[in-house]
Amino acid sequence: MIELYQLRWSHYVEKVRWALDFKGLPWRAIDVVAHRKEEMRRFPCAQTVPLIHDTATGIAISDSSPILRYLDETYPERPLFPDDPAEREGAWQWMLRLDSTLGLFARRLGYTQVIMECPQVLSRLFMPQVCRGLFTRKGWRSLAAPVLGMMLTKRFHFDRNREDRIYEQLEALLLPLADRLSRAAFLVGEQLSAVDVTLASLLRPLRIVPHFSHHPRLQPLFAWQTRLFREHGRDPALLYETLIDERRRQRGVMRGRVSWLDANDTRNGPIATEPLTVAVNDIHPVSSVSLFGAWPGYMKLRRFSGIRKMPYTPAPHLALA
Ligand SMILES: N[C@@H](CCC(=O)N[C@@H](CS)C(=O)NCC(=O)O)C(=O)O
Repeated sequence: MIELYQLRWSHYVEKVRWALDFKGLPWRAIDVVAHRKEEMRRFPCAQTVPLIHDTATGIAISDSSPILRYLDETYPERPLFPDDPAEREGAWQWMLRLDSTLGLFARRLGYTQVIMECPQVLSRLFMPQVCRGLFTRKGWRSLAAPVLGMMLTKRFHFDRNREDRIYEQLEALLLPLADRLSRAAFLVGEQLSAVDVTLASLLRPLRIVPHFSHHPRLQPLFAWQTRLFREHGRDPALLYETLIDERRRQRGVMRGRVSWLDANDTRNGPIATEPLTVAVNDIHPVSSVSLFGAWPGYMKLRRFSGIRKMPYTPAPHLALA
């Protein structure tokens, strides 16, 4: 039995759930309380989710790509990695690269979108169990929203999306992938691999970021993702997707146009490709004192994000897939 410690909506966790299901391994999820994560403290590995504990071998590992590699090496049936050592290393490098770029940038922009459009959703993600769900109730949700929004802004630096050129870097990474996947069914080789599971899972938060989900040249990429999700039964919408969608339908608007992007800007360039040995992360520590320093950044996102309103329309790829 594999015990999977999770935050249900995490795209890194979804990558591991998908691999477990694909390999047909018995597993059970343990939901952790995001701000404490006490449930995982007994394991001597990085305290991020996903974390798995294999009760058959006693091994505990965190970090999604090493988890997939462990599962494939320990349970070789229905392999997710190529057999050939060179191809295997190629797949591994792809995964670390996607974990360290797409995974981080998509998380940053997904939360940014929630904070701009419906921060009340945050307590339903982060505090469903606190005070028996008090902060998920109407009124209380609006009290919790700025505190959670500031905490996340401090942790992931959403207020620096523009300076860090997150939209630009992500576009430069995704456009060639969209082109490639409009011609091929899989990113590496002729069958589903851990690289496809990584790419499709880590793209997930971008489904609520109209700059990407509605980008004309990225439609083949999202159509590819939707097809894979359908084929592998991964489609049920995550809570934040449903809630932001409801909000957009009610209001008839969404935040879409990134005002500062310049189509003629050629500085984006390809993302560096030197080999990696571990995935990079961008989680910054937050204390109760530093938390309040995030107020200006949070307000900037809420009031002056520079991401313009546009009429709500469903993403075009939904009709393509
Ligand atoms: N590179 C890691 C990233 C894992 C990660 O950053 N997980 C986030 C959830 S998406 C986490 O544990 N956050 C807890 C926190 O911020 O304290 C992986 O591939 O698993």
